[in-house]
Amino acid sequence: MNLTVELAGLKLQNPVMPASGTFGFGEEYASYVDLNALGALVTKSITLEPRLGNPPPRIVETPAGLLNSIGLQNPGLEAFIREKMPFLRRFRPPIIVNIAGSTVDEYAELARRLGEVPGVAALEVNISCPNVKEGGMAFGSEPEQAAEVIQAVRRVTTLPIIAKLTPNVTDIVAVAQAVERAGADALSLINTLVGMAVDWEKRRPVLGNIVGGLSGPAIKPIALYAVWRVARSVKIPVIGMGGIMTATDALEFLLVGARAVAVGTANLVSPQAMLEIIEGLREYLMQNNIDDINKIIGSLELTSP
Ligand code: RRO
Repeated sequence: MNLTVELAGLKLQNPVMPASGTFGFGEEYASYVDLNALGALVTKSITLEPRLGNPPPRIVETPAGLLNSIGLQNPGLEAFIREKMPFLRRFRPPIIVNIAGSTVDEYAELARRLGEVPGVAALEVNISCPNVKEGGMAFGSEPEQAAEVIQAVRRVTTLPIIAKLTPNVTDIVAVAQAVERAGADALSLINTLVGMAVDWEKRRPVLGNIVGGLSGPAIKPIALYAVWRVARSVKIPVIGMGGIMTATDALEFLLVGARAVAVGTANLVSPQAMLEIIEGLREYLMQNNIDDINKIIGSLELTSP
């Protein structure tokens, strides 16, 4: 049975990877799960300089899902290359490095520098962080600005470029098509949906940053709809994400056209989630006599039986 998928020139042994940010740089996960079983490894967003992130509290569990306002905490490019890459290189799955900047030039500089680093297989260009005042989601909200970032990255690297899109837009298809024209090799969607939580007793916002990004099952229908629309409107492959907790959630994303899936919030609930999803997909194919996972990608039936 074939679980292998091709994505932007990368060969993934299965279509399941962590969503950026929910897996750090893999060190903690490696003590619970065999990282070699994953389709790819995806890092937390890297910026040129180290960042401490937003004031606490930065995570709140709501009945509808998880709100985070981490604010791009990361060790910065040079420390990432020096301290995190040697660990990640020990594993076989391709390493996808997520990058974020507050200017177009910062994205380009990150891409240029990471092109020189052994073991970096692809860049996920984060134009959708909801928790920073400069850059982030602002780039991903306008097709022209999104295209400008991707063009600048395209000019300085031959690495595959995966543009990570925000759902906080009027027309996600327009942004997807703009970044495709600008040279993106794949898309990942959706990043988190902006929201807030209120402590009515204290009459205060719960998060130090006031607002945060909502993830988990609450956003799955929104993510499925976005992936379905985008996958039909572009030629490049889509990595689907947003509330994938189980193998059947992952299957739904593949059916609407995702070539691969990323698991985020579920990693925080159980470090085994990704492995269970891979096993669940394998079982589904076996039980339904499907020899190749590629056969179910985009195979949603739109006519009633
Ligand atoms: O670090 C964050 O606050 C963060 C990022 Br960069 C992102 O892309 N999405 C998100 O929900 N949080």
